[in-house]
Amino acid sequence: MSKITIPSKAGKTGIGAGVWNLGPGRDPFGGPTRKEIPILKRIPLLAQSGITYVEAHDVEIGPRDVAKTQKLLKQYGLKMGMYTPSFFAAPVFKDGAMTSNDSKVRKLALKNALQAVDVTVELGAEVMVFWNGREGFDFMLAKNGQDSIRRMIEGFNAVGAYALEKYGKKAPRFAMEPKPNEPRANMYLSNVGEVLYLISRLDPAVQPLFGVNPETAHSRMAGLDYVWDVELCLEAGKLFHIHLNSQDTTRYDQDLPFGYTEPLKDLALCVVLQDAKWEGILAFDVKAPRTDAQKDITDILTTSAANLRRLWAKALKVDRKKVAAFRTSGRYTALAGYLAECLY
Ligand code: GLT
Ligand code: MN
Repeated sequence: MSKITIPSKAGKTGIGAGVWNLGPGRDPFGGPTRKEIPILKRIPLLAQSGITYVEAHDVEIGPRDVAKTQKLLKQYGLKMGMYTPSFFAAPVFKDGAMTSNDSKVRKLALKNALQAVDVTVELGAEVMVFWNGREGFDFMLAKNGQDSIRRMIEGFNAVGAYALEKYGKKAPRFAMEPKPNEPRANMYLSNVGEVLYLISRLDPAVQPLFGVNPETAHSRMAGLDYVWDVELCLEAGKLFHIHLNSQDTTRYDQDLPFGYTEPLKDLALCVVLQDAKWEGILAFDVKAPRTDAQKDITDILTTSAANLRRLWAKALKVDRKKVAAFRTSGRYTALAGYLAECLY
């Protein structure tokens, strides 16, 4: 399949997806339902699904895999869209990385982060993500919250300083990805506002390097509106990356196909991104469900991409003058009707 592109999009028009999107179907209640596809073998599968930008964790593609990965990317006409250190999988990070109470763990987190900066640059990704994974707490007073935020400030300052010193203008940009809960009962950097606050506390010299990677389902899990979350990032000039998927209300993290549960909201999101002329990568963070068979493992990507293309095209046709008129006259119910008309 050739690359799927998003018509009339400013900047990058190809789509991104993570190698972890094509997992073997494990969940907290049961093991794999499909055979595990080795990470590097997932790269051709992403290409076959029309993806342009690959995303991966350091535990999936490590420093030793760089040469092999570069070769595969070239062979399949792909680019690295995003790279991210896993601060959540290894037992050592069971209680967080930058916010662990153990200074040895915090040091290891920083070491891994700096190594990930190098790999990000080597693989040619422009963005490195920090997902808040296990940064948080399950028990009262298990951590000192004020220390935790100071530790994150210290840690991210050090990452930014390293990148600036080593790479100058070629330094990657860092996007923090908020999530309110799961795997922790309470996660630090639980929402976009908290991430923007943390960035405001960083050393002014590194602040321009830091932004947000909002994920539609994570906002939804927090009971928040993801269109507003994205608008907030845009207004702050901090929408560095985006993870698209969908989610049934506020329950466990589902990573459902983009465009599935709330298509009208997704249409509005496309309108917002179009009007902002946002240039970044539209990336999926979806999960092939454990009920899907091995041969259908990429359905999650092709379905998300088809939905995105459809919604994007419909959003291009939304008459901005009509929207403005509905706003001026305060006819919000009629506006809702108009959007539905555009969608259905
Ligand atoms: C994990 C998480 C995602 C993050 C990934 C990057 S890992 O799958 O659920 O939201 O984007 O660390
Ligand atoms: Mn994500």
